Amino acid sequence: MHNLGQTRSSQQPNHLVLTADTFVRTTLPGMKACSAIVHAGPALGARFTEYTAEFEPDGELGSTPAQRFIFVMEGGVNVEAEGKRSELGVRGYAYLPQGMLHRISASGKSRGLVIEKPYQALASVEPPHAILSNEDAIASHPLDNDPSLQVKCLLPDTMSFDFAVNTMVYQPGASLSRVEIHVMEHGLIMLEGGGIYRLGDAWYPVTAGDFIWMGPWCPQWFGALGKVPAKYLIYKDWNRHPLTGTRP
Ligand code: UGY
Ligand code: MN
Repeated sequence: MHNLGQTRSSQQPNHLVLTADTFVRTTLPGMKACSAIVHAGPALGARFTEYTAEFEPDGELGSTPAQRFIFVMEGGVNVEAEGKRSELGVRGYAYLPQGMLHRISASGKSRGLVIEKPYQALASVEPPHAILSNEDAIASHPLDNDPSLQVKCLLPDTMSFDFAVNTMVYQPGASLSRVEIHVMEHGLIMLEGGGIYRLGDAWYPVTAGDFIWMGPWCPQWFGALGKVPAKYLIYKDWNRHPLTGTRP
């Protein structure tokens, strides 16, 4: 049946819910056999950009003026940087510091989640190094001592890094222990399962494939529903003084 103009997607001043039925594809400069679904960027009020890159066989990304993080959601990608070539399978990820020449390509049909952010350098702190890894290699820890909510930090928690990317897995019925309100903004992609996300003063049913942007101080809470765990990948700005960094 025709959707008669209905969607779960919703754009609000301090948050955005994007569901797959509203995704629009575009090609970013330098992309070859690849398209982008841009989920968030400065035009929205975000200080980073996040997009899903859909690679056709032999597809590749263009360059970026910023730091780049990619998480493989389907298929596999090749990362060439610093004279080395690495293959990343599903759940593999790469962090490339700002200014590092690199090439990201895919030999077969693949999907990756890309996050790019201008780097905020700190005097007397070494800039970050490149990272190539897989989520499976990272140990998880419970959030707020709740074993039914497990977090994996994909990037080192050192002052060199000005953002964090974590995965969070909620057993059915698990939830955040409180409504969070914080200075950091988030970009979130639901990878598995679903539940209810509170954003501001609204509650949204969310499921795998949905994207959420939460602006600074956006009230947020999540509870997992259903019979399978809910899992998401979440970006946040991190480790910098609130007076630094520019609003878009
Ligand atoms: O790291 C976080 O701020 C995380 N707990 N937020 C969230 O899941 N909405
Ligand atoms: Mn949060």
